[in-house]
Amino acid sequence: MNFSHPKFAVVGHPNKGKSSIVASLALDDSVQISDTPGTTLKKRSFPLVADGKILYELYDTPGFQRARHVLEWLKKHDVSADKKQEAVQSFLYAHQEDERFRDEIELLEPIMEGAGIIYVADGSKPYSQEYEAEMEILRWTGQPSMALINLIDQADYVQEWKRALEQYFKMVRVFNPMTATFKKHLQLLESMAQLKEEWTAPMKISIKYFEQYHEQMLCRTAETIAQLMAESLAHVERLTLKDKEAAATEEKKIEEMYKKTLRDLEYKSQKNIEKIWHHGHLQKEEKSLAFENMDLFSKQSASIFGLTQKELIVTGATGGAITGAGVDLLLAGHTLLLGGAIGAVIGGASAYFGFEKLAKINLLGQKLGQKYLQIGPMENQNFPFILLGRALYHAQTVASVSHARREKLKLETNQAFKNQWMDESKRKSLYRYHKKFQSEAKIDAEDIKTYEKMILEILKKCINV
Ligand SMILES: Nc1nc2c(ncn2[C@@H]2O[C@H](COP(=O)(O)OP(=O)(O)OP(=O)(O)O)[C@@H](O)[C@H]2O)c(=O)[nH]1
Ligand SMILES: [Mg+2]
Repeated sequence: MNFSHPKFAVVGHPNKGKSSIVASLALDDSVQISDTPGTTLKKRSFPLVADGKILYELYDTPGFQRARHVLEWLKKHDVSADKKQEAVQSFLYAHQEDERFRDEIELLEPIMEGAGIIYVADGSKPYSQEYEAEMEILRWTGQPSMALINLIDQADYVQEWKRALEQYFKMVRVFNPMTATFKKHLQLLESMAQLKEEWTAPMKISIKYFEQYHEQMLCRTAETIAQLMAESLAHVERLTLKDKEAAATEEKKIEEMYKKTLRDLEYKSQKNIEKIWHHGHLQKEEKSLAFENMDLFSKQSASIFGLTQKELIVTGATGGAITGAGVDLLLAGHTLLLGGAIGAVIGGASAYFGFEKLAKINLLGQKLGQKYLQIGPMENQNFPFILLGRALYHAQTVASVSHARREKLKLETNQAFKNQWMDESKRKSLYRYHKKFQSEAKIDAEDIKTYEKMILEILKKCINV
């Protein structure tokens, strides 16, 4: 359906988070944001484009600099209410070349061309009368308007701001661009739809598209993670040998190559997910958002995202190394009572749980001239859970990070995350698919689809929507 998308100008005092609100609502991390007042010098439009459609467009604008002077000029015209809009227009014509009012002209132009007004105030600073000239000018434009209270710091003057803003604006909402969830974003769009009757229908269409787009982002994330899992678990690495026998250095080399390929696949997948969620600046950073100091094959990573021995046994991921009484005893925590024989099995199993062994290295091509070493597919049963846990954690973070954040982001990982989404039955079903991906046979596309659906379900749970 073709429709003319709604436009809004985000305006206010300098340094109150106007650009941050634009970045968060347009999902655009290229908006210039800084703590220096006067960062935004020119108006600039940021459309939210989803699937090639513009859902709405936001104008970032410089803050008011000489609001009192502008208001004085307007008041000199002393016109009736129906002429106030014309007076603002006259102000713009009369001051096109006037450097003193450059910022006011930049911010008033999109409004006079029909954009709705979003006035931004910082609710962590006390209200004062100095803002009244700004709000009065906006009233003169006659355009539909709402106010957003953003809390930049800890202090809370929301109530006094509300009382003042309600004198000037039909709608006043609290909105924090740094922490707003998808739900909050949608609620704000719903309010924006109520600003003017003619805008309600097109805004509702935008909201519907936006919801669909969000669902699509989740699906594409699930697809990316499922592909990473299938590809990594099935991966086979080869190294052609110089001599008949493989030297120890060559065995080490192929193992390193194999690990590097898996690390690269994870990195590529993370970058794709960052792109899905419109996080281009994370793309540009050389290192990935996540796990800078926690290698995929590290003990730390295994202890945060991997399964415990007990969980592996209950899931069935021990490859049959421990059965019957051994399992019962281990689960009951009676390890001290174990006799020698069972103790040996458990001992063997622990080595298997350990993270040293990932996959077998085979010497191949004996009969043909060329000899090579081959490693893979992945045999370790814990690795898939580690890889998946990291992918989900990264996706959860990327999906919830505000587009207004400009500092370098770090991931704070914790065990609690794993427990949020994984219970015994989920572990078991995931395990079944991991086994399939780990077998050398060609992976069935249907299996990947089913696995993808499971991932989507988990994502919806762990991404705060
Ligand atoms: N903690 C916190 N900081 C915020 C929030 N909103 C804005 N900031 C910070 O406040 C500063 C100003 O934000 P901007 O979005 O650049 O403000 P602006 O109103 O566009 O500023 P000018 O373009 O200079 O008029 C930046 O350092 C932001 O990171 C918020 O909700 N929480
Ligand atoms: Mg700005």
